[in-house]
Amino acid sequence: VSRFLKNVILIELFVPVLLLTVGIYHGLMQVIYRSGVIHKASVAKLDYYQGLTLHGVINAIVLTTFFAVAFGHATIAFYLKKEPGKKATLLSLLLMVIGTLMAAAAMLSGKASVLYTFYPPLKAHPAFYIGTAMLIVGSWVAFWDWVVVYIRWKKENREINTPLAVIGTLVNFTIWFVCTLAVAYEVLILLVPWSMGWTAGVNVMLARTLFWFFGHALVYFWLLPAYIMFYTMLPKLAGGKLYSGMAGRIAFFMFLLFSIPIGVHHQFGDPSIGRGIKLSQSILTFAVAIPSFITAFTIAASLEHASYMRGGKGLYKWIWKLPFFRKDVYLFGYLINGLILFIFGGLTGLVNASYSLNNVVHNTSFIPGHFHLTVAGPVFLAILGMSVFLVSQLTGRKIYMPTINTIIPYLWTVGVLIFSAGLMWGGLMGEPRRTNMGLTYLDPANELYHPYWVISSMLGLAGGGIMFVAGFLYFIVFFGTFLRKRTAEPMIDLPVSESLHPEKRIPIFDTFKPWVALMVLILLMAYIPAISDALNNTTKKAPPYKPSDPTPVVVK
Ligand code: HAS
Ligand code: HEM
Repeated sequence: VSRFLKNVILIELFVPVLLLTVGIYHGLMQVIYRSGVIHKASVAKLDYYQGLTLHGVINAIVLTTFFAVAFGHATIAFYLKKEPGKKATLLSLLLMVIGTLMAAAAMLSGKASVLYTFYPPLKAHPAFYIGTAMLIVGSWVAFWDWVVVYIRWKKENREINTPLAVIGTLVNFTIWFVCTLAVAYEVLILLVPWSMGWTAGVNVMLARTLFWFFGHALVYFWLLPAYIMFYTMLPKLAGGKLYSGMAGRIAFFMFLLFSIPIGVHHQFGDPSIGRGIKLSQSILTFAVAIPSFITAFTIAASLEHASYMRGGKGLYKWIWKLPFFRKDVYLFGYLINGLILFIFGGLTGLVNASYSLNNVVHNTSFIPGHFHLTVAGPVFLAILGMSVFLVSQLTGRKIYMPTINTIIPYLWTVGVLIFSAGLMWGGLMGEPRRTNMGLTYLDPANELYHPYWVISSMLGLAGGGIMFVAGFLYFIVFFGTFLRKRTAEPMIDLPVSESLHPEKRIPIFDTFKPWVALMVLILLMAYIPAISDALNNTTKKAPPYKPSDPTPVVVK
């Protein structure tokens, strides 16, 4: 790996992990506010919603996007043995860093407390919208360049199957490019002119529909780098082979088809959208779970096989032969814990997706319970594990505190399980999300006091506290590794799982065009009616509210 690419990847890992210290701090603050331990609207001059915005944007948008680009660079360079172009890579890095700094400045100065979904009528300073748009465009530039590199590689290797990790990376960024077009329109055409004062208002329903066109596909953009690691690295780390490489290809192409046309499942409660389109997108949401089921069975089979190769026996006993606590394959611990969390994250996702059940859980704390089992589960753990792995390889430095590094994913997992159990239990009892409950529902002096939510939110606090400790330990390992002495030459050497069965090249699973065409077709069928509904049903007005009180203000 060239010095240039090495430095770019290291910056793309360092910057978001540095910001993550702020993101994790605000995670802890969130559980403290919502459990009623404090009854304050702000702490250390940072307001509750400002903190929640910093938490969501840094953890779920900045960290994930930077990581996907850094990991993409590493994957493309490692598998295709060709480095991305210097100019494009530099431009992409600059756009991403400058954009992030602009958005961070807007959030830290309290001018963009609009949460990571930035629904209007919440309004942010233009720097927030423009900064986020620059972060996204920066990631596009990297992607376009990889496409050029890939086309060159393919011309030289027509008869060779594209490596699975490269398929995964290109599928992921194709989903990302298409879905971000909608949010780019929302930001640049609707929100920026409104935030600048050039237009008087925004079509709120249209903005929400465009956001969710992007918003659910976004979660697969977070997930697929982790899936690339599950398929191409985990079996090798376990000491075995990938049970079926073809299953991986099918799973990635299915994500291409079904990741975007399901955003309406976040809007089952929106009055503007018709029932027919809600039901059909609910059904399509079940389709997007299929590639995850394929992954569950393929990876479980690969792990079982790996364990048998290392002397494992029995129907379940083989599990204990897996290298859970081996320091040299610590990446295994990060990935397997993510998978265990995802069993629960996936099941709760299916609850959310069920059109009628969604009424019970929507806007309750069940939802953050669900997504900390996904984005703060397989996604976050894969990012943490791979970031420290790449830093160690690219700097030629050994991991700082390897025993702690091996334990971190287990500690995090225990924390997330307790945290999410608390939030989901509370959610089923109606506990709201995005609410500073310490000011109202969990303040015994307030008329809205609700004792049922004390225990569930305390569980959330206990789990959140454990997550915070695991996060803190990770920062010590990550930054400690940077500060060690170099003992080896910098390199990228990713673990590569071979396929258990020899893989034949089947052309349809080694090309993108027909899949992209089908993707566009399904997308148009799903979204033309949803957007036309948003354009045509805009007369109803929402009741006014005060940010400090969850009940609507009664207009006399
Ligand atoms: Fe979700 C809301 C439905 C997956 C993230 N989701 C959210 C939000 C976020 C999020 C952030 O339909 C909140 C947005 C907001 O702020 O309002 N979600 C789903 C469905 C899936 C799903 C059906 N979500 C994810 C992933 C996320 C994520 C992945 C992040 C990365 N979600 C919803 C819905 C809502 C929603 C509704 C809206 C709710 C509302 O009303 O607001 C599916 O993709 C899940 C499929 C997954 C599986 C699990 C497969 C299991 C595997 C593990 C196998 C384990 C092994 C280990 C092999 C079917 C792969 C073996 C172990 C050994 C030891 C051997
Ligand atoms: C929201 C806790 C780490 C992503 C929240 C909420 C809490 C919380 C209590 C607010 C729930 C609500 O009231 O609606 C924590 C704790 C963490 C942690 C204690 C670890 C110390 C993470 C990580 C990610 C993440 C690692 C992603 C990589 C999010 C997102 C939101 C959120 C996207 C939604 C923000 C919103 O509703 O606008 N978190 N979290 N969290 N968290 Fe975390």
